[in-house]
Amino acid sequence: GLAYPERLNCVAELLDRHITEGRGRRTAVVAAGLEWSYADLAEKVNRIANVLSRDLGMISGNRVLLRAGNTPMMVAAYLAVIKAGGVAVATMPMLRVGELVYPLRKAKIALALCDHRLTADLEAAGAHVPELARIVAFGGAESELEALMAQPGYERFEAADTARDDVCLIAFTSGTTGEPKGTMHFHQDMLAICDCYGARVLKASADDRFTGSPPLAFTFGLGGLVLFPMRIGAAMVLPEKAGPADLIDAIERYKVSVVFTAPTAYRAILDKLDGRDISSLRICVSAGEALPKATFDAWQARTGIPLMDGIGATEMLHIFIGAPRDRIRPGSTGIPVPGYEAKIVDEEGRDVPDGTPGRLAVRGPTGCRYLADPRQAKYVLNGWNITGDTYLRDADGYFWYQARSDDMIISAGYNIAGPEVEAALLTHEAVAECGVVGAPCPERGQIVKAYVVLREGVIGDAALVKALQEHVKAGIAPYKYPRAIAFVEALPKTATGKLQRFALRQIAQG
Ligand code: 3SK
Repeated sequence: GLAYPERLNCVAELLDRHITEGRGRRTAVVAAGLEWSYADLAEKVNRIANVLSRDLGMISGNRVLLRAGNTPMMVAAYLAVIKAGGVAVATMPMLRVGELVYPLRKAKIALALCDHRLTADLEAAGAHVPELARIVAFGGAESELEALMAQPGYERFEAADTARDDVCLIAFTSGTTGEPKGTMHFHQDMLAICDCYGARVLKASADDRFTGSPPLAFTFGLGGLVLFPMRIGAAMVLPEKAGPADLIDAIERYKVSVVFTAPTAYRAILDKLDGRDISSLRICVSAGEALPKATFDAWQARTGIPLMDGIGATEMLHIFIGAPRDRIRPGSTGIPVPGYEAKIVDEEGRDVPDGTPGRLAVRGPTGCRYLADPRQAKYVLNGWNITGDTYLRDADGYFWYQARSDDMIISAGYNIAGPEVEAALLTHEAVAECGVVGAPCPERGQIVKAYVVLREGVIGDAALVKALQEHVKAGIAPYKYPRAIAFVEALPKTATGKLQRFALRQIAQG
């Protein structure tokens, strides 16, 4: 079992321990033109923590909003807030004025640290939130934070004496449905995900180099790119941008061995691999959305590496179902991560037999605590977090994704999972990306409608519609084929790159 001491500051464990145990010279952070050792990172963190508590009046328990891309200073700022006993509230860099007001108000933010290139929208949002007293810019040669950090005597900082169950992070859900929810996480949670998923499923080593595309404000990115490597003294590689070409560049240039990204990115990387050397890779984690078997197969055929599928949730902090490399069953998300339990329940929260689709429910050392939100009662029942995903568990205990519960299409009495039709379409060579939803139909209630982004140079005409329909009918039960297909330039996505099926559903409503 996991037993953390009652007094615990997770940054002391994740970072300072490497210094006191003689690993200060190991590489911690690599980015364009920059390499920080663990000692360098620890000093930056200490300097920011001193600024927070000595110059900006932050005290234990205060919330600090962070706004930046995946930069080394964002990592240092995150850790500094937590080391000083504060609560980090990270926001996606792509959020605009209207989207920033909600977390500012909900988390009652008075102080923000912000990348100097991203201050304009935050200042504009702040005009609607009188409580936001101070925005401190960082990351530029002239930035205020760096000037304050340079003060003498700021290189050391004693970690705040926090309790293991003090909140240190509020992460907002991406809002695939409804208003984002603020999820609260404790110091011990930050270690628990490393000691469960990291140690028992991922099984990386101190010599690994991690990279990936998820924003650090998304807990998938925070865990995969920062917490997991730090727990074992490994290095994180932070590309400035995180498109497929940027990831390939980072892997090739810095000999990256562990990647965290979404299935769509793996597909896009495959299209750009000619002449590139990614042979340093050994562990590839896919999460954020369901992994189509076609993508698993294509990646394995090209690289020899089995993609490690996983499902996590901002509520649970990180991945709670996913198989270790030697237990993967292609097409299945996997088995519960050691320390977690998962089961399938019906609409009333009752367990259903194996083989029956239903709602996925999970509980474990990390858990679902919403910030002042009545939806807690709806999504947490008897300690089980009820996810929005429909799954089934087979007799061997493997979990098989069916759909987001909202993404089941009911057509002429048939239950059809949109993602299953997407997976079938993706096996056609003309299809780059697709999203499948129900569109209203007077006869059938709903019909299956596919929105398809074609590969470069492919023409979307009536013959291709027919060919795609036949292709789906040949791959899965014919009643599931998309009766309507629209060719589009791009699909609506959340800030974290997830397909927004509700936006497609709205479009399909006409
Ligand atoms: O599966 C997800 O969307 C997720 C969410 C939060 C943290 C980690 C993951 C994989």
